[in-house]
Amino acid sequence: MYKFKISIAAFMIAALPALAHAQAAPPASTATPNIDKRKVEQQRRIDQGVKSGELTEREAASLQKGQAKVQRMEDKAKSDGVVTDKERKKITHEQDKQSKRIEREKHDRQRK
Ligand SMILES: [Ca+2]
Repeated sequence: MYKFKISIAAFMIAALPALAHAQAAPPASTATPNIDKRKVEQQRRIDQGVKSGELTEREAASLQKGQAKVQRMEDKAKSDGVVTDKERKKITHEQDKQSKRIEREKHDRQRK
């Protein structure tokens, strides 16, 4: 038992630098670089659509709600400290849906 305790202590000491490092950088388990990139890109498309007049205020507001939904899904997925593959797929699927909505609203010739 004594030996066992020693080895645990040794492990903890050995693991300390790794833990410190994990706290400094965002933990990979909740990193969602592709989702974040698409979020920025979709926001840019919505903003651009408002500027060009392709999107009405109402359409933009509705699309903005879609973006908020994606954000809520992402926050929820991250809340337990791990974004699983399943959660990633779900969020990505929602982003696919939102992307198509943006595309549709920008080309429905509704400008008022
Ligand atoms: Ca999760």
